[in-house]
Amino acid sequence: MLSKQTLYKKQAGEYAATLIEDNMVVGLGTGSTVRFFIEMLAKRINTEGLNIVGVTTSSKTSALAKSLGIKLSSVDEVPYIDITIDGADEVDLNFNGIKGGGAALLFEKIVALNAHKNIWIIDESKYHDVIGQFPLPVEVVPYGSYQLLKRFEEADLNPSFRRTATGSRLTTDVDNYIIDLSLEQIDHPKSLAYFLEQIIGVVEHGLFLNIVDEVIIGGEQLKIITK
Ligand code: ABF
Repeated sequence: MLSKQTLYKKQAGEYAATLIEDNMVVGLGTGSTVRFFIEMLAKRINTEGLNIVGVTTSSKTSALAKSLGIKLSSVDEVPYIDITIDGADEVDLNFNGIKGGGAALLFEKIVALNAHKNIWIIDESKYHDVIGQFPLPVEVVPYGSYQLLKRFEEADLNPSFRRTATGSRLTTDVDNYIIDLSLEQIDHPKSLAYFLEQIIGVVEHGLFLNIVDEVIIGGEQLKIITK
């Protein structure tokens, strides 16, 4: 029996699959909600003969898409991406998002910035007035990362290295580390993004601002909010 949250993820993911049209180049995000989207998309490809090319955002998504027979291309081999469907960890009323819980934020942001349209699929538990409850992921170069951690501590950003189940520092698809900032509430996301972007050693952060065009929210009633 699927939990309510999983049902809501499935609802949002499967609805997003109905938005994909023939001959589209589709950005495929990362996470469990996106998994429902990709599985339904693969069904449409197999039953309707839908012809699309996928551009993935992580090795996990590439493996899933390949296992389902979805044609893939690199972001550098397509003229542009028509639409990207991705998950998110938190979204606020101003369409600001926190992403990167799946440690794929760098490629997710690259794909999103090369897409004509970006849609996030979430369950209603992730939609808040203000973002910050979810720890903000920051992707950093391993060399000097401990100095960065100390700098974040001095700035009262409550940092911690993302770790694997065995306790070692998690590495991303491009062998960087993730430092999560537990901030509780982010009232000024633009200023925080600017602060992080000035720091040498920070590769990218999980604040996705002015990126998404539409958010599909699974819940008792499916909600679609458009910017
Ligand atoms: C991905 O979607 C990540 O940015 C984010 O962490 C994840 C959300 O995962 P899930 O859909 O499993 O909640 O894009």
